[in-house]
Amino acid sequence: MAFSSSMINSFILSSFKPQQSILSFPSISYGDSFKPRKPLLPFRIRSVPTLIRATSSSSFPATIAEPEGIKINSIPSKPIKGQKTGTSGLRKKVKVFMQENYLANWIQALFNSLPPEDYKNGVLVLGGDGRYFNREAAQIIIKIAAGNGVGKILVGQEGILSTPAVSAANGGFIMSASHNPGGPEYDWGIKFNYSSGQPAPESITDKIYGNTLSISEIKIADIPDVDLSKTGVTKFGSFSVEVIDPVSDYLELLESVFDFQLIRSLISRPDFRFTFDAMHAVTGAYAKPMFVDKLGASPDSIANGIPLEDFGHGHPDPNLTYAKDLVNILYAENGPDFGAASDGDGDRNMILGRRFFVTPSDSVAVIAANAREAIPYFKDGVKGLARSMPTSGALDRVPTGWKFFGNLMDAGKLSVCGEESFGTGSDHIREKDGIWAVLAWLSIIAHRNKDKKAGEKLISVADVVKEHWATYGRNFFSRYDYEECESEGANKMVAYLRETASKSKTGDKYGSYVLQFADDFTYTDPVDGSVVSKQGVRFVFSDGSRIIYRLSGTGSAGATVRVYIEQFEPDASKHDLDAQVALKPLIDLALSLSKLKDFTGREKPTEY
Ligand code: VG1
Ligand code: CO
Repeated sequence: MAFSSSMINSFILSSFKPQQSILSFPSISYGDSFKPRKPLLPFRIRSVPTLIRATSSSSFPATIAEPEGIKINSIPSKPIKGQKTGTSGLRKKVKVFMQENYLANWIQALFNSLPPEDYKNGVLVLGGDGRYFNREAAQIIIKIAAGNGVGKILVGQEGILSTPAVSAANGGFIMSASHNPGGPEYDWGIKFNYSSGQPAPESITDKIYGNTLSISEIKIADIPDVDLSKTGVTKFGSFSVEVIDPVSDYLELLESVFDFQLIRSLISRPDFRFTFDAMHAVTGAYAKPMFVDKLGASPDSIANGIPLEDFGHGHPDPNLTYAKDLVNILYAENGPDFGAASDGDGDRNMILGRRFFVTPSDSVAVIAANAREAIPYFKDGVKGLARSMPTSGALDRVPTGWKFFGNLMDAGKLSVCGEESFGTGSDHIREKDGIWAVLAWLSIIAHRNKDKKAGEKLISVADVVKEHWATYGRNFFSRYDYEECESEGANKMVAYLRETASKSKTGDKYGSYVLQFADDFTYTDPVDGSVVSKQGVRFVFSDGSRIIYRLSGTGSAGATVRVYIEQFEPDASKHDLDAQVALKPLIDLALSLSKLKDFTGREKPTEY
């Protein structure tokens, strides 16, 4: 895979108080208003297996309390190894999660990690991307939450809520393995976002992991499964479950961010054609209400708009490989002017123009550069910009994972941020947001063309990006992934690179490249002072070129090696080069420097 990029800016920080409370209380924006609901999303109904059982047959569940009308059972359990959260939640194969008490242990460990005052009688949001096993998981989570004294659960109808929608609702549980495929043979995952809607920081996830290693008891309410197919409230004593419309509040939020009238004026032009591919994932639930009902797109502009448990046998990862159908449409003779796709849980995005792919790193830079004039939310300017460390650009600040952006946003220091991995977003919520990115791009194109009369040539997506390169220069960027390597070889390679980096000196020669510095990236959160280390080995050269190596934290098996390669090109006459051509010398250096072939046995990156 080869993505190219440029980035214009970064941000400045100072010290602020960290966010204190963990879960949100009744100030949650979702809730009480009921609207007539549409029929169900088309999921298959399956029977719910019993997943929570006592680990020893002799220990019959003992009743420990019966507070305010519900009986709570204590079920003995034993630690299960390996429940360590990665870059974004806990992700494993579905079969692993379906093992006895596997999910239950992790959820209980989470409650054991939080101060009781943060959840007792509090409100928790629960949603997911509709993947296989979410139905069963939702019932387990609801019962354990009730068993631990949570007052109310707000759950998306059919268990559906995109990651951005959960974040907008100030946090809770997201049942998703994001862009990883779903179905009985594939992946499941769970993320926990705390009160600001931000993914739990490592201080919390480390605590949860610690508690999974000493767990002995699961507290579970003795209540029946809740019908998630209809909106409304079900009460069990002092505990209640409210099934909410997964779409309306989130749409309302975006309506307050963007000028829908402006976007509508673009989409309704006969000389502009738009298409969105929901990849049979969660944005299928949002696409029609947003793009068709609110913004006037034609119903046939939405592809794969029905969320399915196995994503229609697809891999819901919006990139040039897995969203190939969309790419073919945009690159066809007389294709549409604008195409976009989103991932499993709706936080990633891919933006395409006619015969033009916008790399994620360019995308965030272009949005940032145009935000003030095209998006009302930024009318007073953007407060700051950030990118994850491997994402191309001049300054390295935030490690990989959206959880590192939240504190900066809470402190009022950050407005627009992005990752090279197809994640873009702003401080309207605390997660990356696929639909937001699509609307941001539509706003830019609409703004640039608002005075164009019918028949006049429109300014295209490609025009906007090329103009951006001409102004700021182009950062050629590419990422090589080596999936499911043997962990031992991959770990040895990283250890070798760490050692090479630590021995290196400014001025060392690597072929024609002169080293500026090499290190293993450590990040100190400027807001709360927390430190994370070993976030990627970097070799940065005197001309600004960089090679970065790290292991993925989202895979569900083996080790995935990622190599990021970047080179800045100010000369506009070279901006049309293919990134693989422009980067060839640096890629060759990246492979020889790391002895990647020797350590992993891989000749080539994973072919998708
Ligand atoms: C990957 C991406 C990272 C992103 C993370 C979660 O992590 O590289 O940029 O934040 O996925 O995205 P890793 O550790 O595999 O490189 V998502 O859409 O899976 O919540
Ligand atoms: Co995702």
